[in-house]
Amino acid sequence: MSEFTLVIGNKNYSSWSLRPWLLMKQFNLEFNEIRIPLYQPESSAKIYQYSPSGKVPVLIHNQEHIWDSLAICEYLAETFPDLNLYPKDIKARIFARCISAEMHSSFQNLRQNMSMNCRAKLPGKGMAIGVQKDIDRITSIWGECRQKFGAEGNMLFGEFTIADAMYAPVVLRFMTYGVELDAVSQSYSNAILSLPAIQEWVEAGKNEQEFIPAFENN
Ligand SMILES: N[C@@H](CCC(=O)N[C@@H](CS)C(=O)NCC(=O)O)C(=O)O
Repeated sequence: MSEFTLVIGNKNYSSWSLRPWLLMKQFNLEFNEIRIPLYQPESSAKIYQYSPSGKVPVLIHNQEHIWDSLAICEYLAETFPDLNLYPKDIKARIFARCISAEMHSSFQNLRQNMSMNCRAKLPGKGMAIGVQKDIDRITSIWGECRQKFGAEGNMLFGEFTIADAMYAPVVLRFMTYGVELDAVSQSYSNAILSLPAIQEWVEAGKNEQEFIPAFENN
């Protein structure tokens, strides 16, 4: 029995759940997983057992409940300072925190019109007003990170960090909707897609039986 329990939604649809799940897998932090399928009649009551916001993900550790994906990442960074969940270098760390916060608070057009849906192939769909602007900002962030901080590996800051966990769901959205990317963004996306943990998540998502129409109609 691990000391951590992570409560998540459907792997096929829950982009916010993927962030801490992937972070913990990448850093070999063992956890028990509780999966609550979203938007079923009993979903809300089940989620409220763990989360005061009624939303997943939630991390439970030492009887504390941490109920927001970025807060979970921050908590883990604080709990394991030697693992460098954020980059060690101060300039890189500032940048990583800013783009993680930007991901958390922005890109509503992309989120609304290109819902995460691992098993679907919807090329050309979802390109509503404002979506290209979000895509352009995201790819410009990725390009800047790779150029300024990425020399030591193929992730945004070389090695995998919280910033990659925050942007991984976007990579899956771009794959589903067949978004055309510049060479640097494509190569970064390929690096994320080739992570065994991402492949494990996508495979599990594909095997899920729940079908949520609101996330299928783009
Ligand atoms: N700010 C939250 C947002 C989480 C969120 O919106 N979760 C969605 C699933 S991806 C959810 O729990 N929805 C259930 C509901 O709204 O009933 C976070 O980052 O953890």
